[in-house]
Amino acid sequence: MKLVLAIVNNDDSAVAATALTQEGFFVTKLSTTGGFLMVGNTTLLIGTEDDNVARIKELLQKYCSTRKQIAMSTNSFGKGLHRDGLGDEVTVGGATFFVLNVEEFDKL
Ligand code: 2BA
Repeated sequence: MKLVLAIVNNDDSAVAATALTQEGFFVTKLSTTGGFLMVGNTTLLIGTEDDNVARIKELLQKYCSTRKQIAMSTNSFGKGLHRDGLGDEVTVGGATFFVLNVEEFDKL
């Protein structure tokens, strides 16, 4: 059993979660914030059998697109959120995809 942890753009999260659910996957959506841009993103948690991981990756590749975003020079932890100038353009995934081994899974 695996736990897939996918960090996706907020704008892609609903369509990605819907596609996963329609194929029978169980999905939990967390509201998260990227440490670099300091803007909201979405983390999807998907517990699944090992054989399904490739299909989940395919669906996320299909429904989550890359975007260019401006990284404000003062957007960082400890510096606050003062947007006093344009920074560099960065390419934000798609989806950032982690696969973790699950030691135990149960529904009580
Ligand atoms: P953020 O941390 O807000 O990062 C947004 C984008 O800024 C990243 O896109 C990348 O292009 C750039 N970036 C991030 N950290 C950087 C750094 N230290 N130096 C230069 N550029 C940097 P993605 O790589 O597609 O990441 C999208 C979001 O996925 C991230 O939002 C973060 O929330 C998460 N993420 C990505 N890699 C991660 C990792 N290794 N561990 C935990 N979370 C990660």
